[in-house]
Amino acid sequence: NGVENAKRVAAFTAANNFVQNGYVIGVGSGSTIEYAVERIAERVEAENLKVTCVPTSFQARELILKYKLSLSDLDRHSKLDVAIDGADEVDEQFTLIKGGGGCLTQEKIVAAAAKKFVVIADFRKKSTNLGENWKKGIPIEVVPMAILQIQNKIKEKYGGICTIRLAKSKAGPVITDNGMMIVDWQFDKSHNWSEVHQFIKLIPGVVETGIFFNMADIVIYGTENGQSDIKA
Ligand code: DER
Repeated sequence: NGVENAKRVAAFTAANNFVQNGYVIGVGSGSTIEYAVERIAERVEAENLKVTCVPTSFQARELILKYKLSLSDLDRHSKLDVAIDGADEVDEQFTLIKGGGGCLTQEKIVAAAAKKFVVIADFRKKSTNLGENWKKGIPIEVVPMAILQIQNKIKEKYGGICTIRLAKSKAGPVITDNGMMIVDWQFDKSHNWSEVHQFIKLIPGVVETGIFFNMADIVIYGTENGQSDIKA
């Protein structure tokens, strides 16, 4: 269908144009990245490329192993050549909302360790302002015992609603790869996202926010008619 094809086109464009022999690649999380890993593995096979992959989640690690790519970590590679990852929403300044898949913390660590951060997104993610298309709010990874403090401080400062992300196939909250919980903050107006990120990040108990400000170098959109649109 249109969305899956758009994901695939964006992912393949990233794998074809931003991966070179010898690269150390940060591998994102979610569904779009699966197409990128599939294409990277195809290229490794066809072109006899040597690449190393650093995961951003348990899911990403499983994906790397599934495609028999060489798995590494940030202890062995302090600087990555490129990180490729999806996003839940992208605004015109390339500010991202990430964390729909609950992996935002390791995704941000890996993206920050890369010389180049390439975002792959289908057309649904493209917005003028954050909140236009993504309605589930900004994911925030938190230490469970601080949840009420965090919810109160955000509500006091910015309003909106902060809800604990509940699991689908487990009673109670989602537990992240880092053993933490997630609150999703549904904001009700546009904000200075850099300021919001800094304010929330400083609340004791906040591990990371899903606001990726000034991080994306390249955004590749998969369009409805199956084209890819590379923006730098
Ligand atoms: O949770 C995340 O940050 C993922 O990267 C997400 O934003 C993209 O997931 P998708 O490719 O399944 O839409």
